[in-house]
Amino acid sequence: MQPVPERISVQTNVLNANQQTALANRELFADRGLLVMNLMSAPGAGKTTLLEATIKALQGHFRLAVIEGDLQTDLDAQRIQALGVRAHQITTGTVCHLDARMVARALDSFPVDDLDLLIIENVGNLICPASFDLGESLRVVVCSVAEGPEKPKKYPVMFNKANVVLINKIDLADASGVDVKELAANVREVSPKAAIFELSSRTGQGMAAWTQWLQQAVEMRALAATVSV
Ligand SMILES: Nc1nc2c(ncn2[C@@H]2O[C@H](COP(=O)(O)OP(=O)(O)O)[C@@H](O)[C@H]2O)c(=O)[nH]1
Ligand SMILES: [Mg+2]
Repeated sequence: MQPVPERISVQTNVLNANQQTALANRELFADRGLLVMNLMSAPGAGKTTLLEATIKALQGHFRLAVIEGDLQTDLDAQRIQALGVRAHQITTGTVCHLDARMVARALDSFPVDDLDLLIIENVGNLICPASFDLGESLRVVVCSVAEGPEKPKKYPVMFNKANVVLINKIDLADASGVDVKELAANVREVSPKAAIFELSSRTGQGMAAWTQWLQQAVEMRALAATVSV
């Protein structure tokens, strides 16, 4: 008989406290008529590159800003600011995810009143960020081809809670020996309802379908603000 893997119960008190702040954030964002996107992935899957390409497509259409989460450095915020977009860096030190309080605190010095879209790039990690609601209305997970096709099955919570899964680095499919269709099928298995886009943030292939989808979501943001996460 196979041994049953041990399940560790999560710190419910911490999560309950986080949930209260997340609800307050969500109310504030809804009051401002703002679409807030929580962007998550493993380190290096291409979140910031995807953001840069997405911003280039949407700039001029919407008022947008970015909150960056990292353990150390403001390198990603600098990349976003280089595009002429307001960006605020949260450095978490040793904490492997953003939480709702960190976002609430950032809003004290980073006003979002005049925005249509706020994008929050979470700390690179496929586990902890899935459990911490930030008050977002849209959860987007980037999964790169180079990580291999089985990651959605190994990290199902992250994928199951996503509204959108972006399969990135399709330009590397041949070099990685990964079948993009197999990866997409694995995403679909753990996340039956998510919208899935296959793209390359580097070459631009497949980007238009994603940015058009996001553009529509921003336009219908009053509706999107009711998406439950
Ligand atoms: N070939 C290829 N490389 C990519 C793509 N997207 C990102 N990268 C590279 O992957 C590395 C990590 O990207 P980055 O955006 O910093 O990832 P993050 O840690 O998730 O924010 C960088 O060297 C990027 O240039 C892509 O679509 N194709
Ligand atoms: Mg990054």
